Amino acid sequence: MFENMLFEVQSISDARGTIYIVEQGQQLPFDVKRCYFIKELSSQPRGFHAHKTLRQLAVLVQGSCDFIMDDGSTKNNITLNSPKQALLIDTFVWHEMHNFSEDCILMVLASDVYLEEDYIRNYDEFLITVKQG
Ligand code: T46
Repeated sequence: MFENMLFEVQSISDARGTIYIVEQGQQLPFDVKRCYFIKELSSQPRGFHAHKTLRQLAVLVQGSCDFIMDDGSTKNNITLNSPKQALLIDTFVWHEMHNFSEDCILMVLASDVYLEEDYIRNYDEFLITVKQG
């Protein structure tokens, strides 16, 4: 379930610095309709939900953080600590973000606009939904 979730972000360095590239059809397996980023993070964890239809790619711009990815039967702890790493957050995966470094900046590319009704924010409801298939 969790294999193929980590993508390598292409990077090109020269004397001016490094450019990081996420491109449709390469690292991105969906069309992007929204981009948001999360920064100025405290020690409080975030996430604690799953999406019904939304697919997302989380790109670590700076710093580090841990993701707990849970498909209802298996939990995986994934540390992002390089801008060369991007994590696919697929549908019906309960995800939590923990242990943000002070400088952490997380950019997320999303397959749709923001719809609160797409979120499952209750863990018991999530387990019932995935068990029903
Ligand atoms: C996700 C993880 C990785 C909006 O109004 N529009 C938006 O596009 C987003 C992303 C959020 N919001 C509102 C909804 C809440 O009132 O901003 C507030 C904070 O959102 P939330 O508590 O969902 O934040 P996180 O960090 O727990 O989750 C976010 C995304 O919402 C979610 O889709 O998968 O990052």
